[in-house]
Amino acid sequence: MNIYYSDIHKKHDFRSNSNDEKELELYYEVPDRIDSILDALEDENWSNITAPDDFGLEPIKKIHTVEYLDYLKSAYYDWMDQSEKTGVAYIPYKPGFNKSDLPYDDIPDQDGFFMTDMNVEVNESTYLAAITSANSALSTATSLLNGEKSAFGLCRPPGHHSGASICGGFCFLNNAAIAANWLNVHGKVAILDIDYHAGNGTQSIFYDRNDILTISLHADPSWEYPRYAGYAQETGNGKGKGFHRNFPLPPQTDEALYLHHLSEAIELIHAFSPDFLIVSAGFDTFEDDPLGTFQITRNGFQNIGQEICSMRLPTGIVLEGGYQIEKLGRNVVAFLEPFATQVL
Ligand code: SP5
Ligand code: ZN
Repeated sequence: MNIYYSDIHKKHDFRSNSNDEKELELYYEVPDRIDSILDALEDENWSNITAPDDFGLEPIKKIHTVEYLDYLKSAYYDWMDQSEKTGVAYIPYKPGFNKSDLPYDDIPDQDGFFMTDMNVEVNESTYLAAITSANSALSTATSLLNGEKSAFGLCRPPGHHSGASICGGFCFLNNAAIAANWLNVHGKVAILDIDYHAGNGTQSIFYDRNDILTISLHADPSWEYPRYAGYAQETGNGKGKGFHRNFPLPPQTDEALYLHHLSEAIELIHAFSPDFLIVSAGFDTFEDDPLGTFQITRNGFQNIGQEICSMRLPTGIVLEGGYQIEKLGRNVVAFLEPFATQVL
């Protein structure tokens, strides 16, 4: 299986900012997550790991607005200029939903326009890390065009909470959406989001479209992040009606209940009959995940991988969340195993 990865993400790291335990809550999304996965891949001798190609900004601009990309690119520097501060990161403090038509001119007021929450700190490497993460997803998609049955993008930062002009929940660019849209020129694409949290960014990006089916299984947003999207009644808009589906699940969801709803999602994907599948693969459904409540075991991830693999679609797997660092790598390997060993 082709695996795409770049170590540029390592500089997108905020742990040194604080020793305050409450603030450290912001730092679940850390570089060590990737080390855990690389170690587990190495244990399996899955050494086919290469750096992503550079696809330029064009495929990213098809999903994200230029205003938002400019903001991301300059947020850290604008803040340092404006505040005449020295520091390692820009820590946002005015997130929210700014409903005005145009963003304010200056950071931090712009955050109200471009952010849903505060879990999106920015330092001088964040923009490049996000672009490179998107490139890993695009390389994963390109593998499928080259005839691979599956490929894995070891993406960091993650992407599924990011919308056309919004970041949130550790996500800056929507890697899965960028990859799916890129593939869409060559055939029909479905996105299946199995992260613990609703894929609200992906939902919003494709909400009006009928050419890409988006499905998300996740903790019910009535009590879990992101709260403002991911409800069962949200099924798309206009010609996109019926081309988005949410499966909000209860706290403590275990493998049996999860697989039950996954099989419904798989039926919907079959009915759509896509040529390609992109999986937003989050591992925060794990029983020991510090951000989740679900009860999926390592073996459960293998069974979930098997069910998705059984669709026999060319499948690009893109990393999203997963915060139990020590066991994350083994869980990822368990999920990938059915794909890696599948017989054509
Ligand atoms: C990609 C992804 O998985 N993003 C997740 C963003 C979730 N942000 C929620 C932060 C709330 C933290 N509260 C944690 C309490 C755990 N003990
Ligand atoms: Zn998540």
